[in-house]
Amino acid sequence: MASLTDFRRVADGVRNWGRWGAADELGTLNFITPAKVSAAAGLVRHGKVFPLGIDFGSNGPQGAFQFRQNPVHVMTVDGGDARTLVEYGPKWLSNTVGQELSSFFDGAQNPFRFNDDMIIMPLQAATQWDALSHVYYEDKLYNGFPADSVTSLGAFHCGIDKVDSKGITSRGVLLDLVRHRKADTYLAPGAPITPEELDEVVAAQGVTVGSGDIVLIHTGWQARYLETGDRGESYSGLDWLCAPWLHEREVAAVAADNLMVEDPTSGVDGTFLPMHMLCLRDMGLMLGEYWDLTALAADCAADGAYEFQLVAPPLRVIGAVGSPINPIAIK
Ligand code: UVW
Repeated sequence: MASLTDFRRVADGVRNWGRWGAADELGTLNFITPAKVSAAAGLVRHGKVFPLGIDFGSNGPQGAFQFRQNPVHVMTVDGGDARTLVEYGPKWLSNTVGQELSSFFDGAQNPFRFNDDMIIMPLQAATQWDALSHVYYEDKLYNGFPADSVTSLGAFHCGIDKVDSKGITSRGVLLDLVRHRKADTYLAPGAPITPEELDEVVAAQGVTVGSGDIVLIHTGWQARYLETGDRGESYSGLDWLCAPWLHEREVAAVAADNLMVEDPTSGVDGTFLPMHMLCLRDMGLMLGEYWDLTALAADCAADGAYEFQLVAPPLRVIGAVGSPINPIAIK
């Protein structure tokens, strides 16, 4: 088990603060150049589209933490409202807009009807990006921004709204740990994925990982969840020392099909989620969680092509420390 001294030494080695200027809030997304985006588009050869978002609903995997709930979907207008408006509309909706609206429902002559809905959810539920302001330590965010610049008003620095200029789109590379380990559905807990193992997978798949790539780690957790329904099921994820591996290759972002990308066992005595701290706060590298990689992994295994165009734009929620997404891989 490493110590906090070891952790600080690694952090010093991967820290990107100032690399793209003192005002930078994009972090490793800076590695995604126009040439990279253009080359990634060239990976689309068959028109095969893989949506990587899981279901956003009450059947989702949240619940292991009491402070995070699954998305709640609420209908706010439905057919019953149309009947109410036909019968009571002019009295019910007393303002001008309401009066006009109610005239749309004035009986059988007008066929127009509509439904509306809303969703209530933690931005960290379901498929998501962690913004760079999501995790910090020693009172500093990425690039040295003060941690107290995140308040109840939102993240003044490093919010998810700061990265929309990058798309986010690039070359995606899937590393299939389930296939590599010949695992039964998923990576059971107790065997964190090491940097050496990532090298083995890269070599076995005959793929490269380089500057500006977005790396997707297939651990099988999502498939396992759909089998068992166990929201708290533990797993193996990336060892914290995979952060330097990503740093050396100038990877732009990393995502996985599990809760935290990294292994739930810390690997550093005296702290929790050391890879989150290194990636988000020191490197400025965003993490994607709960991505559904099952169908994409099966296709990659079938055709041997582990690279594709990846399109994963966050919502521009101003000052948010994360965003729900429905990323798309295109081959
Ligand atoms: C935390 O880091 C607290 O959560 P997540 O795994 O969603 O990034």
